[in-house]
Amino acid sequence: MGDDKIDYYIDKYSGSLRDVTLCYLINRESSKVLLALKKRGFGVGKLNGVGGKLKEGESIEEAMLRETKEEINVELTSYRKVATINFYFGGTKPNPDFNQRVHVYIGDEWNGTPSESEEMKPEWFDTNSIPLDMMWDDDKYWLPYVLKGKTVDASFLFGDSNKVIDMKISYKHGSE
Ligand code: 8OG
Repeated sequence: MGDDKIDYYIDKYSGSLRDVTLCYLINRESSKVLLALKKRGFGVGKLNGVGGKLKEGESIEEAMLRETKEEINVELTSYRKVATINFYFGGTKPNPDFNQRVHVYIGDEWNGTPSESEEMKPEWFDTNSIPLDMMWDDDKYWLPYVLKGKTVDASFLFGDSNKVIDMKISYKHGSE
């Protein structure tokens, strides 16, 4: 009952979401965002920011910094949190193990030049024309807003074929 609606999943699972990190480097001068092709694991073949799961004892921020170093070889010196996105997996075979809370950051300054790793192949894209068709289905509902300076809190319910079937979004504040 109600299991195609996000409220059902929020009630049942919001207290047990796994934390993961996600970070997008932004070059304000050229209006570019760094997206990376995921070469293995969850979301393989998709373009995304960089990030992943926390290691034991790590804070969210520590994990975000470590993943950014590991995946594209840069050390962030200035960054900010811009979104919290909760993912619930429903559909015909719901799997709560995949449910997660993604903590999204934007990196504004860093040391080093982004380079390819075993996991990620990075590339710069215009912030106004990001290839949403190569990204997660939910990204179109929040990433363009985050890139324009908004702060987002959202929950998405995925059905079969990794498509969003229900959502709740609040755009908290921003420059536009
Ligand atoms: O450690 P692992 O490779 O499994 O981490 C998955 C990464 O993918 C992590 O950075 C969080 C990110 N991610 C999801 N779901 C979604 C999503 O729907 N959109 C975007 N943009 N990133 C996501 O796990």
